[in-house]
Amino acid sequence: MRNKILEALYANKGNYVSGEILKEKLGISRTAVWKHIKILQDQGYNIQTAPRKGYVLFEADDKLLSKEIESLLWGHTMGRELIVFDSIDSTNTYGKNNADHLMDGTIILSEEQLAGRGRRGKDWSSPKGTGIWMSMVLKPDIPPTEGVKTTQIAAAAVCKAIRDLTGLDALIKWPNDIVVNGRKVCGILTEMAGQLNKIDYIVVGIGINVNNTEFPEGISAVATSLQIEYGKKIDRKELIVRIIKNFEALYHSYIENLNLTEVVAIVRDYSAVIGKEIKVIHGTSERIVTVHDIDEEGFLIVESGDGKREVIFSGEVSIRGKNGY
Ligand code: BTX
Repeated sequence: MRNKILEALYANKGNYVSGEILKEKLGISRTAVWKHIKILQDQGYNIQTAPRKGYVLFEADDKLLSKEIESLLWGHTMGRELIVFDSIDSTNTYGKNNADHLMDGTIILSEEQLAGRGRRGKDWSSPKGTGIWMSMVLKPDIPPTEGVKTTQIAAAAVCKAIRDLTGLDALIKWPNDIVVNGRKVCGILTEMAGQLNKIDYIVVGIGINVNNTEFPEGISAVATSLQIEYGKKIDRKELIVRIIKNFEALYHSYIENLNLTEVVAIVRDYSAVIGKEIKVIHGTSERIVTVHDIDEEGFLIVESGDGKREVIFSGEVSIRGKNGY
């Protein structure tokens, strides 16, 4: 019940909601509403009351409080188990190490990561209180070969959430980055374990630079944050909830019929690579190709100088550009 009250107050953040409306909406007495509000206030929620106006919720600060996020995700399967750390080595490492006993759809968040990871052992800078450092634990009953496609689902979910919330022209740099104005705001790391014909778990890690105002020297030329591009601080909780809701919708329609059509439409519409020359790096070999399209499976169709087309399934793709990124 308290989650429902919080949900109603969040939906009207900063504006009063009358006791009468809450009573009607929730089917409980005004006294019961008042008692729940008291408990929420004791739990630290900044809820003010005014005679004849009702109740209003003000944001305390930008801290990621699990109760707030839970209330915003009420009724959703993704995030029904939510774990929020103040500090951790890596949310993906935690997800992998505890996958056995974590429920399908568990979301792990941390205010900071001390050993955030990118692909192939690279570091992911995750300073405290600035970004979204999040992992989703999934246990779908789909063939292991299909598991890699969750990266595209996550990319579509994040890109759309950023665009809807900020209006920024966020683009997907296949396979696992989101860029704004040519710089990286988000990276996705998908890790999977299973047997020949069964996935044990997939951990999809999403790192987003949200309110960072500076970056370590090594990445400052390639990285940016939403705050830098948007010019204003962004509510991380709101972005998290949008991403999870987008992901849930796309992911469920995918695992039910293995159809990626909606995801591919988003990934194509907002592609940073279609029509561009890119450098494909496989181990130590590098070559320049032009991206022709993204196919129905979410893979890249590229064309080499002699007009020959081929499909790229994964691997490191680097766009040639002014910043080398
Ligand atoms: P990636 O291998 O594509 O990118 C890693 C590279 O990106 C680094 O080598 C560095 O050059 C650059 N980089 C590092 N930190 C940042 C940053 N904050 N912003 C922009 N560029 C950066 C991308 O791997 C996948 C990243 C996933 C991160 C999430 S966070 C939650 C989860 N936990 C975890 O340890 N990783 C994932």
